[in-house]
Amino acid sequence: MTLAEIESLLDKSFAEARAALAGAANPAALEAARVQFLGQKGFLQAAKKSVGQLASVDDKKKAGKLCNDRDRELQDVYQANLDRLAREARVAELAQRQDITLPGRRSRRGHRHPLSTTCDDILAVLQGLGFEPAEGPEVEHDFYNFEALNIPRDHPARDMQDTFYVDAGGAEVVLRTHTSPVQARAMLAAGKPPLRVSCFGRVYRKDDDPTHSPMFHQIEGLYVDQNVTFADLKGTLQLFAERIFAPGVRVRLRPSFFPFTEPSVEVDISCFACGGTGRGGNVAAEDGRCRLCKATGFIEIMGAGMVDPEVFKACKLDPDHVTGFAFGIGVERVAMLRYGISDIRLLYENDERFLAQFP
Ligand code: FA5
Repeated sequence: MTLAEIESLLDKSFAEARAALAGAANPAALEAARVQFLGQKGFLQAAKKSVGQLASVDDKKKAGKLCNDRDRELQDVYQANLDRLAREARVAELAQRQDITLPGRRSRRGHRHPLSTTCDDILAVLQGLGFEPAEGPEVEHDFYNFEALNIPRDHPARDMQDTFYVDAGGAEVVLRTHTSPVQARAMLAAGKPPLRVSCFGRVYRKDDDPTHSPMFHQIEGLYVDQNVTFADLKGTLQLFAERIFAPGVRVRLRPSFFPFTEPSVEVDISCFACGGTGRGGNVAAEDGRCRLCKATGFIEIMGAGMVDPEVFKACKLDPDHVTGFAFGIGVERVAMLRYGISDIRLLYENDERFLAQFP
């Protein structure tokens, strides 16, 4: 071969060899490329052998240097790819292995929402007292929400509960403002006493401030039988308060007005933060006044009363033969009292930082 032929051979095969050595995607392909281009039968060896046959010393020097340069370049390309493939194999191998010395990852456990816990507790206490769960619709007829409960149309008593009216094509329908309509439904369904039901559910009012929400939850209790007395109501409320709030808590009944009960009362319990003294306790202000009961010693928790005879009549029961009591409690209010929550909206925002405080 002449010098020109050696140069041509090197040029022709060099690009192909470099592409094969650099592009081999696995060790077997790289080894095959190495044997093909850098091995004994490769174009480099053939070129090197031809160098000795050149006549001119100068040509020998030139051709020898060219062969060596090409050889070194291709060796570098081969080595770089060999290193890369080894690195990738190691990474893949490590990914397969599990390092059992690494600290474990804790799985996050959920828990009941404080509102659900409060509700479950209240319903469990009522169940223990013999109140069976009853249900009614949230979108309610005006009749059950108001009229059957002695709240006639255009009567000022309707103003007590700011109502969402539903446009139901002429039918008189509201979002129920309280769980008391379930009383009326339960009495009409039962037909005759005894009857002891609890009702839990969402209710709606046009309210919106830190302690009042447009949607909130109530639980209602109703007991109807012969000779049910106000003393029965008081005993039930006392037991209820002790089981939900704290043993020894005192119940105070204040005269009030609900159209569907007569007499009606607001139910207060002695403040469990300050022991009913109005001072000290774990939420006392700097001047010693209890913040929970605003230094009054009592906290309002619900409305209650003896079922009004007019309600019995609307529900087809004879007020001369049956008596009964009813009470209705705001679940949010109880949860806020129990857990010291100052803004009702926190209960609906699903902020994990808030909810994590009630494991
Ligand atoms: C009633 O709803 C009566 N139905 C309760 C009742 C039942 C009385 C049976 C007698 C016999 P009142 O409007 O006071 O009463 O509401 C009861 C409770 O619901 C309140 O004590 C309060 O804790 C809660 N509540 C009222 N409005 C809201 C509101 N917008 N957001 C959160 N809680 C509320």
